[in-house]
Amino acid sequence: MSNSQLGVHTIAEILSEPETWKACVAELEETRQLQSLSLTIPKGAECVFVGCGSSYYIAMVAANTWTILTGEPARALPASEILLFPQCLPKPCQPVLISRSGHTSEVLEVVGLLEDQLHLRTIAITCGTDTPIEKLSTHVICLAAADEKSTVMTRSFTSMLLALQGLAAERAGNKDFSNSFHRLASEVGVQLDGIHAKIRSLVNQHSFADYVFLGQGPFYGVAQEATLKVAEMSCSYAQCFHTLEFRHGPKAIVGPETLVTFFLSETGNDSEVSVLEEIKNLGGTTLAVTNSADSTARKSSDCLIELSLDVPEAARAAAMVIPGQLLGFYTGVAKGLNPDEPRNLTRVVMLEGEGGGARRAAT
Ligand code: F1P
Repeated sequence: MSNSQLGVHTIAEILSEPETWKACVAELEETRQLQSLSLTIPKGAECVFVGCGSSYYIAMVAANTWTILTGEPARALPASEILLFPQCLPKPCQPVLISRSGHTSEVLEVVGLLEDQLHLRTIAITCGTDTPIEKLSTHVICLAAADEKSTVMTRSFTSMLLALQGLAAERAGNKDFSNSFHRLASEVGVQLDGIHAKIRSLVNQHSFADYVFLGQGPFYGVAQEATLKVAEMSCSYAQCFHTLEFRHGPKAIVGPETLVTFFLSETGNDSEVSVLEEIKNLGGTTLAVTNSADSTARKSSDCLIELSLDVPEAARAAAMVIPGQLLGFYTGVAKGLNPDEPRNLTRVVMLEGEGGGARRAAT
């Protein structure tokens, strides 16, 4: 298979993200589903966003956004934590289940536990149609336009994230945030070719031994997702930390063959850029993804993606994921791998047998 035939579904889905966002936002506005859903969430309940893999990282960004916009507590949990340690659930809580396929066994078991044993009304978001999660949850947001052929999640990740950020904005009565999604989609649509070319060139000019992704606030979940994309699509060793945490030991691995990617926030820019400068001075190769780069960030980045988006800070998260998706894609292709068929992975993790706890994955 020639390189041009590798990952045809995955790259098409990545490059379709701005248009997919427009379609999903338009449908959510037309149905007014987020407005009505936001009214079903009990006052004082802590939102618990739940998922597996990429969907757990959506949960991280969504929980952080929820608290930023509403001032109410929220947290992200992998489905397995609720299955194995159900006492970790806060009370009262509003569960929000995230699953692109709507078939993931751990998520379905959690819905059953919450609805049938704890008598909690759940909200689910999926890209599948006519799925088990739709039958089990009380409320369902279905973003069929964001579904994918590929195994790895890309446009489904960013589209479900925007929908959940939109739910938080409705809860907060923050119309400016919701309205910013239109500008986000059009501005990213204009910039996508440039981002695409920069990341492809970065990969083609280097051969990295390992990868580190750093982020704070809503961009920590973005860093986690970029880490997973590089691991899934290129079978490379990748780690993720809160940016300032990297100083506390993990920076020992830094060298020219390590690519350290910084997803820079606006709120913590100065502190995060000082880490970027430090890592550059240690000899690391650096990629910085930011909305607006100061002079220190410019001189400390081997590759700089500057988005200049006219949207609130947390709304930039979906756009900031894309360089990480492209990095994983082109690193995999450079290694002769096919991102459409990632090694060892299936599109959905379906577990054999019944009952809780960890069980063998179906082959
Ligand atoms: C989530 C997931 C993905 C992973 C792989 C297997 O499934 O774990 O995060 O990349 O595709 O499925 P879902 O519950 O969101 O369908």
